[in-house]
Amino acid sequence: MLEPVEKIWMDGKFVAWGDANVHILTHSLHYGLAAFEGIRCYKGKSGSAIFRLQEHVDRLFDSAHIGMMAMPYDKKQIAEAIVETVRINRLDACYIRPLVYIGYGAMGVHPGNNPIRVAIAAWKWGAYLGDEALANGMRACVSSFTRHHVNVSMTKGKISGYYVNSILAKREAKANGYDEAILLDPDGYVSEGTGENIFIVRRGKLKTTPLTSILEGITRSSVIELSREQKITVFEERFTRDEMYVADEVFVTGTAAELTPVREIDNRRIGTGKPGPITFALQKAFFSIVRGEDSAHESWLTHV
Ligand code: PPE
Repeated sequence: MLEPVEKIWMDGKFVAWGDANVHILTHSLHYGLAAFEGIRCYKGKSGSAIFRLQEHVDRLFDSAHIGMMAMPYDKKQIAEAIVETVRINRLDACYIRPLVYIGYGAMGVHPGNNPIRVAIAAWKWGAYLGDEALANGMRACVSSFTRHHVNVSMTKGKISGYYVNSILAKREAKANGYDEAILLDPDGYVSEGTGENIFIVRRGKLKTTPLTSILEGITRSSVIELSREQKITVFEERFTRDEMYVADEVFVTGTAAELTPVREIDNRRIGTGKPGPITFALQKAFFSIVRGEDSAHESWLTHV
């Protein structure tokens, strides 16, 4: 259960958490066209900092552009509102959720001139897949559901309606006793998790899905950069489900999931069944940056 904080930013002003409501005929609620972001703020050595704020704001605007929702604010205003939402709620570590949606006006698939509305909420969110999974790895299955075809859903956008596919896959996985689902693309190759990108390690080299049909994860690009700094070769290449089975290590990345090891897929142990050395090294590098212990990537942090 979500723990309420004091205020939510709605269309330029802060409203009390309990009053952050919309009309039931809000267009996005019926048809699913809305754009959102997930951003984390970490408590660090020199105060709290938001991880890769600019990249998240850019992607929010890209998603709105893909969905033809004209943003009523500019990037600077949204970035400032995000920082202010963390400040006003006196949160030191939190998850931040900006949402751009089509408001009340006309009904029917064509949104006409309905207003484009923006909200920003923040709340405390621990390990997405649980502390145990973050430390020792999670158990995943390949979903019976297929991930998006690129001309059905435009995956460069983080669009609310796309997550119906994720919810179906996630519920099926949980009902069958797994922590997470990995979805295959319409050609049968591995695409991503319900809310994470995926990496495999084989013979010391990393492989991750190319960007063609997945969300362009900000954690994914950060991890690719960290790998290259550690002189680990990274390929952005398609791979199959059985290539995951025989991988030495598998992990997923996402703002919510951070860098979570995968210890089992489809009831097959991955590597030793424990997080491997490359996963461990990248996890360590990632957490030392977000917690402000490694100044090499200071530009990735926006201090609150
Ligand atoms: N793929 C999908 C489908 C996805 O939803 C996410 C983020 C990613 C990859 C990783 O992207 P990035 O966060 O930029 O590294 N999923 C968000 C929503 C999770 C939720 O349950 O809500 C997130 O992690 O914030």
